[in-house]
Amino acid sequence: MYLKKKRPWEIPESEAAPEEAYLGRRRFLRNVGYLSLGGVMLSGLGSNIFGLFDDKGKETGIKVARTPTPVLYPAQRNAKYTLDRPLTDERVAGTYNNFYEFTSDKDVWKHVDKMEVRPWTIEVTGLVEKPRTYDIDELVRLMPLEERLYRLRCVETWAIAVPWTGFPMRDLVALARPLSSAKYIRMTTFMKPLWASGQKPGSGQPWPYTEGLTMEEATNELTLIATGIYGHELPKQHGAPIRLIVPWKYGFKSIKSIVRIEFTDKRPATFWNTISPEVYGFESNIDPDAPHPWSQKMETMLGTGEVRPTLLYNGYGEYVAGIYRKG
Ligand SMILES: Nc1nc2c(c(=O)[nH]1)N[C@H]1C(S)=C(S)[C@@H](COP(=O)(O)O)O[C@H]1N2
Ligand SMILES: [Mo]
Repeated sequence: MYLKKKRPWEIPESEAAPEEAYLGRRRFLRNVGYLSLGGVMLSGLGSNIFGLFDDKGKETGIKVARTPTPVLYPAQRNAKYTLDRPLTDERVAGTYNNFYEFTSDKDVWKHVDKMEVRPWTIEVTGLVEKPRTYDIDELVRLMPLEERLYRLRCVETWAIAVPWTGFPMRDLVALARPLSSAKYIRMTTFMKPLWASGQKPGSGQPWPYTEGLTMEEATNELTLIATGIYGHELPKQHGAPIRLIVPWKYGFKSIKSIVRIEFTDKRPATFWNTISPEVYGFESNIDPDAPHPWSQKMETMLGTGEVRPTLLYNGYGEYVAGIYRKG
C-alpha cells in the first residue's frame, strides 16, 4: 500500500533538513502540474481539473481542481503535531470517503464531477463585529497556511492519518471579532442538488449538512480549517475547497465544503444529531468507553487494516481534556 520511495513528510526530521524536504516537494509538485497537462488530455477531463501523479510518475487517480492558489502548497509543516503511526496512503484516503451529499457509498470520488469549487465564497456572519463574505482565494492568502499531521477517526470505526494543510480556526474567529453573546459556531455545507444527487428533494435528510462547535472548541489550537491535504489543495471527495478538522471528535463533526460560518448564542441543530440524537451527540468526543450502539473500543486503519485500540479524545487529551473537566 505504501509508496516505496519516501515522500518528504515520511522522512523523519533526523534524516532530512525540513527546508530541503520542502524544496524537493515543491519542485516535485511543479513537475506534477506540468505532467498533469498530459493526463488531462489523455483522460478527457475538463480543463479545470488535473490528475495527480506520484513520485514515480504514475497517475494516482486523485484529481484536484485548477485554482488560482496552487502555489501556496505545500505549506510548511508544523512539527508540533506528530503521529504515532504511519501516514495513510493518499490513494486510500482519497478513494474511501464519507460525503453523503454525493453518495452513501465510499466511492465518493466517482460522483463529484459536477461539483464546481470556483468561484467559492464563505460567509462569516451572526454575532460578530466584522461579518464578511470571503472569496476562498482571498481567504487562503490572508491566513497563515501550515501543514499538520493528524489522525481522523470515523464513528464507523475506520481511521486515517493524514497531512492536512490549513489554518487554525481561532485565526478566523479573531478576524470576525465575536460579540460576548456568541457561544457557538454553526457551519453549513453547500446546498446544490444539481451537483449532489443525495440532496434531491425526497431524500428525507435535513440538508444542507450542518455542524457546530462551542466557542471554546472552535478556538482550541487543534481546530483546523483545512484547504489542502498531502501537500496540495483538497480534492472534492475530501471537502474542497474548505472544511473543518476537529481530530478529537468523530469524523462527522469535521464538516466538508463549507459555505457559511455563523456565530450564535444557541446550540445549533446539526445534520447527524437531527437524524439520530442518541447515536450522534452534539459533543461526540472520541471515547472508547462511552456507551454507543456499536463498540468504539477498537479502530481499523484504512489501507493497512491494522486494528488499534481507540484512544480517548483520539489521543489529543493533552490539548482538549481541559475543555470538558469543568464545573
Ligand atoms: N458535508 C459533509 N461533511 C462531512 C460528511 C458528509 O457526509 N457531508 N461526512 C463526515 C464523516 S462521517 C467523516 S468520517 C469525514 C470523512 O472525511 P474524509 O472523507 O475526508 O476522510 O467527513 C465528514 N464531513
Ligand atoms: Mo464518519
